[in-house]
This record gives sequence, structure tokens and C-alpha cells, in this order.
Amino acid sequence: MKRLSMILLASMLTVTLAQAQMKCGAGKCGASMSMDTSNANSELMTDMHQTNGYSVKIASVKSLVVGNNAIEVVLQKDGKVVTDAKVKVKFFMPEMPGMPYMEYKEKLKLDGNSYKGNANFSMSGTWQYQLKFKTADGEKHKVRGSINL
Ligand SMILES: [Cu+2]
Repeated sequence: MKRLSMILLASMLTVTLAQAQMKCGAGKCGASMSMDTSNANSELMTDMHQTNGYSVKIASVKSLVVGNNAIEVVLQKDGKVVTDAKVKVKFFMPEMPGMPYMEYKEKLKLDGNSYKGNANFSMSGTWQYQLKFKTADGEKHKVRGSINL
């Protein structure tokens, strides 16, 4: 079984490399190309939450990968976008046998109608998150969820 999965992994890598080379061949071989570590197990994050009359959407711009991921949060109240909140998110993975507790914290920055930032996942697996936001009235709000990659 282990050998089979190694072969599968190797063939996936070969496909990824071939795709990268095709893109490079088109004359757009940017530095970001080597950062593309997407794989077949990753998925897009799009979670919706409700708290204290606010709707909270947290989403990844692309399929989640180990490493850096662009994420964005949209807050709404009564159908209107809320753009004057302070938003931060914490991703964490509990301690497990042979693996310490891990976390990544980010303060998001308003850009248009959403709050944007980065989420770095140091390994694949299930990550919990806490999204906190403070609204202009001084109230603090929190939602929780989890992602898999
Ligand atoms: Cu872990």
C-alpha cells in the first residue's frame, strides 16, 4: 500500500511539473510558479456563520494548500456590508502524539468590501479557526469553524 501511494504521489508531481513547464513555455514563468503546491486533496474554504445579527463569510481565494493562502472575510448586517470592523483570525491545530500545538494568527485588512489576509498552514490535516471581530459600537463577536487540507 505504501509503495502504491508513493507511485501515485510521484505521478501527481509529474503532472504538476508538466503543467508548470507548459505555463513557463508560454513566456509567463513568474517567481510565484514555484510556490504552487496545490494538490488533489485541497479544497476551497467557504464558510458562512451567523452571530449577533451579523452574517460572516470566510473564504479562501484558491483551493487550500500547505503554506500561504489568501483569505477574505465579508461581514454583513441587515443585508449591508460592514466595513468598519476590526477582524482577526486564528487557525490552530491541537497537540497530538508526536506533534506540538500549532497556530497561525492574522489581522485582516479592509480592501473594498472585504477583509483580506493570509492563512499559513504548516501541515495538512484539520485546522480549527476562531474568527473575532470588533464592530464600531465596541462590541466583540466570535465565530468558530474548521477546515481540512
Ligand atoms: Cu498537526
